[in-house]
Amino acid sequence: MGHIHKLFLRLILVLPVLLAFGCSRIDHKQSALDPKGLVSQNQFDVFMLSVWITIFLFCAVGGCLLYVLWRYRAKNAEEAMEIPPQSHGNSKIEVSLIIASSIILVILAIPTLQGVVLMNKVPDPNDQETLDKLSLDRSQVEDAITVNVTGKRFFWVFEYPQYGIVTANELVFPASKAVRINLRTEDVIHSFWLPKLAGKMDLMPGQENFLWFIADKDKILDGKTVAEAMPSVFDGKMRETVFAKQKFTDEFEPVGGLFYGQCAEFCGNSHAYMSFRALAQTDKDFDMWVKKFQDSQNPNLQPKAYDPEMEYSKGSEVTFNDQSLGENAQRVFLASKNVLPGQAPNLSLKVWKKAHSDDYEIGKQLFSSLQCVQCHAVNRTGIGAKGPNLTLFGLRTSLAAGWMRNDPESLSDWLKNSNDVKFGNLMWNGEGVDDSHPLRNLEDDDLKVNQLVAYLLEQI
Ligand code: HEC
Ligand SMILES: [Cu+2]
Repeated sequence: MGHIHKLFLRLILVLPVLLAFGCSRIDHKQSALDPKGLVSQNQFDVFMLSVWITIFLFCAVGGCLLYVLWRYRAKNAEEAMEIPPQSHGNSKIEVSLIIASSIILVILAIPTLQGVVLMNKVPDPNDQETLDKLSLDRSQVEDAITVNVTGKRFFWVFEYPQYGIVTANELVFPASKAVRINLRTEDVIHSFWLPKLAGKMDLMPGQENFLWFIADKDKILDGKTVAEAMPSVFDGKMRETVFAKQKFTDEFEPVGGLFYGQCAEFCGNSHAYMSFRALAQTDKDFDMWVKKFQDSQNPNLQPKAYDPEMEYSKGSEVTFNDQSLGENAQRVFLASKNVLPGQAPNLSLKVWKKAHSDDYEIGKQLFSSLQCVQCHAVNRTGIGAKGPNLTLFGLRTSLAAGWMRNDPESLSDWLKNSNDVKFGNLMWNGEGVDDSHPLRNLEDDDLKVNQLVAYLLEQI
């Protein structure tokens, strides 16, 4: 064999090894090969069944071919000139091959159809037989939570109809309960892909699609404590832990309860950056998160204007003028003791203190005066809004649809020029936004940007 031939042969042998190394590890953060829930495990099992069948067929057909090549090779030049007897059309062989292929198709079809049925609806809590088969408790499906997901270019709206709350880009859910996901889009086709938990489903204009998932708590914990693997979202522990353990470019989850999702159907310029996150919580922490959101989005619970006739108990919040922030400016005051009628908010009184930093209060004014409120709802339920709901934004781990880390640096970059950060996004390029819009004029205004950052990240 010539030199070149040998080299070629070696390359061919090395190629699969190189390719295998090129692939990421199986437990990469967006890997369908590392299921952490019942539905994704089922899809994985069907996939592996077809992989093994394919490997078997590959070996069987390849083996026959190699055997025949060797067994019937020409032993000398004379034999090589002869045409061997031709025997195609052997009906016994053909019929048995058809039967064998049909059997393989049936073997594949049964678990596939079972998987489709499973995916299609959360098991009925009264169907004990199915629950036993899936090793689920009645309560896990009975108390299933529902999330209405709306895909928008280029972010996600998560509405929880049972609780009357709305958030964006980070789906908080209880690890031990089934989660029903209703999928809609307000513009083009998107696709909801949450590989480790739920698989993938398209969002179609004018149609509602569905999928559900339930996480496997033991796999999330993986021998760690709840505090390590599923830190609570409502008090900022999740954000703290994720930031401590993760660079933004890390390819693996820093904590087991953090899952990565992605829009998987091309939807425009920023499609590649249309990610999201799903955060698993214990039942208790999930309830605390829901409560906090309900309170934040309840207009009756927002601080009201100070009333001189009223007595205020310690911890009450009121709004009142504060000239130090600007003419006619208001701030939120917090009663540090019980306050008698007539003791109007005044910092020198010592019964009132600032509820938030000055930067927060000024940032809040800017949020209105710079027209951010055109598109963003904060502390209010609003799914029709053009931009993501920013309620309790300071608890979020990620920014701009899971694409950046939600810390002061990235947030300032975003506010200065979001188009540089996420090209084509519909904040910078939204309807009615041109170079005269205030949001396009923050690039050199560090002061305002810092005040907006303070306002947004102090939403906790
Ligand atoms: C024309 C509508 C519009 C205006 C005005 C607007 N935004 Fe946005 N904003 C958006 C959209 C759309 C997104 C989602 C971008 C994306 O991720 O693709 C967004 C995203 C954001 C995010 C990230 C949200 C998240 O869930 O990660 C923040 C923070 C934000 N905007 C703050 C502001 C501030 C502060 C202002 C005012 C200076 C402002 N926006 C003005 C539409 C707008
Ligand atoms: Cu997309």
